Amino acid sequence: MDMDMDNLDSKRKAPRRKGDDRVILHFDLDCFYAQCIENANPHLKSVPLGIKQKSILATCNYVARKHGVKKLMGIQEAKRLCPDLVLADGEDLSPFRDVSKQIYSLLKSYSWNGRVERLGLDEAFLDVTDVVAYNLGLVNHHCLEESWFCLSREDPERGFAFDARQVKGCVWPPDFVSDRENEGTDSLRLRLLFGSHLAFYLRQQIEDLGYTSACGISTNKLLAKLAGDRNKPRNQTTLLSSHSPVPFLDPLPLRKIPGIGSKTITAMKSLLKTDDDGDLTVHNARTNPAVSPFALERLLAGSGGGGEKGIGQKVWLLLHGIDGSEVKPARDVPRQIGIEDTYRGLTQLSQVRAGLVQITTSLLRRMHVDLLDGFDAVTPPISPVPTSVGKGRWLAQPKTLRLTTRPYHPPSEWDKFEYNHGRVSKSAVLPRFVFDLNIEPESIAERLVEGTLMPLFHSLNPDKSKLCIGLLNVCVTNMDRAKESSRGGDIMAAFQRQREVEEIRGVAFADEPPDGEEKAEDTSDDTEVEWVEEEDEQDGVRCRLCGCVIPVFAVEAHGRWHELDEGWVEPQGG
Ligand code: TTP
Ligand code: MG
Repeated sequence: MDMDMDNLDSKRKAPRRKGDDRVILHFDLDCFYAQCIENANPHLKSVPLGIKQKSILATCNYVARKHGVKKLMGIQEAKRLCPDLVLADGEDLSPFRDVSKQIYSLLKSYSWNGRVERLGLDEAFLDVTDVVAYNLGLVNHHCLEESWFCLSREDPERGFAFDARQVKGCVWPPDFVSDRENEGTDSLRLRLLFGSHLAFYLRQQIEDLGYTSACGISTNKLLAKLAGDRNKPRNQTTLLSSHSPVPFLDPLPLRKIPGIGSKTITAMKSLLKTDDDGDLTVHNARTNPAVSPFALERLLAGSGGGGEKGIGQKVWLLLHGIDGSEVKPARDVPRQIGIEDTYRGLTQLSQVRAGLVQITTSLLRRMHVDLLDGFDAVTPPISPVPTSVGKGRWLAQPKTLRLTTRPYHPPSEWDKFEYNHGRVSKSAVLPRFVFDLNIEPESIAERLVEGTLMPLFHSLNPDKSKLCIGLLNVCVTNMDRAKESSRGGDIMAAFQRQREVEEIRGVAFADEPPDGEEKAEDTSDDTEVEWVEEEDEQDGVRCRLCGCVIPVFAVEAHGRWHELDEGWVEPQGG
């Protein structure tokens, strides 16, 4: 015990900052679903608009926010606050995904190092260290006001004029005064200043597509994300705390810090001997003598904690604004694509079959958008469902089809069961006819449901007398990327060969446990960094994935929203 205390004290020193040599931008689209709907219906831009999913608002525009309406608010409450609120349906996520892909492609096209990491549908990180360093090398320090920002190494004329004497947009701290006399040519301030002009330019490019955004500019992902949250909507903030980000972080509620999830908050409360995390700030946690990397490690990674080794130190660093995580390289194809829907208890197999056909048809369309080369579904911004029949080449073909189901939990059971209670999955090899572009997605979906998904469903839910389904999720995964054949054959032929080899090996249930048993998915990984806005806490339920307190009525929609990340976000440390 004494030794623990020694360790605890010796490790409480403020860690030294590392990694200030990067310039990271974080973009977050304003009221994303609402902007998508507004662009398709411009007359809605000036009225309070809420995007409805079942009985809650997935989001609302900023006109509605002025009336006190908030994201994830119940429709009734929102209507009470703002009787003129116009509601638009947000159940079909396809248009939002299409716009998301379009904006992501735009950002990717400006990256030199390919480090563009998408987060959910409307956020992205860019590591622009290399672009900034290149431009710093070109700048004329005697004529900063007439600087030129080069966007291409090959074509010096591709770029924009800017005033390198001033940071573009807001800065933090607002009263920041630079010591320009002594800062040299490659100071942190100058690098962030260049980053701020690039961020502004990119935000303008996104606006040319019809979407406004917020951006944070800093030296790591954590600080860039938090900086961007400072001034929303349609604004940007550069964190110019050259000495320490601690004063910036200290007043923030602990639960606002990405990477600090529900388990960490619980551990922190036990260390601080409090039941209430309402007012728990970074400052409270950072300065309390009971909190140390060692104490956190013991609670989070020790027996019962279940966290990965080193989690205590990781959280301690986050409390000091230190986040060494890299911006992950952009992918041209997602890791997996899944679509799901929730139901108030499907009791008939015919209902399940109909639900599966609907989901699978959307999934096939999504596969065409995301996995076919040269298939552009995104002009105009919200287009009617695009048709891809007969078009394109597969960039990647998923090998595995996974069905997930969960029973319906009526609101009266929500205090007994967590959102994902009873969630089970089973996988099978994805049949080849799925990749035939000459067949309509609807017909493929019917065949896939009959031949593969219904058998999976039966094996997951053998007792039909108790059937009461609350969620169906169909997902394709295990991407088989197309490689140009060395013999000059086409991509389909290369896939065909690989597929034949698999079939000979008899891969039946590709990612099943060896004994073929059903396995409930564990989604309680507290190490996953989720970047979710916080809402009011009254009567909330803490989300197991991100630690956010979600109003009870919004739990389902919030869970659906997490599912969106599946295709793009990899668990940290995983
Ligand atoms: P956010 O970026 O959190 O919200 P937003 O873009 O609507 O608003 P802001 O201006 O504050 O950034 O999430 C992006 C979209 O994801 C949002 O438009 C709706 C959807 N969403 C859900 O469906 N469920 C959720 O729980 C959350 C947080 C978001
Ligand atoms: Mg947003």
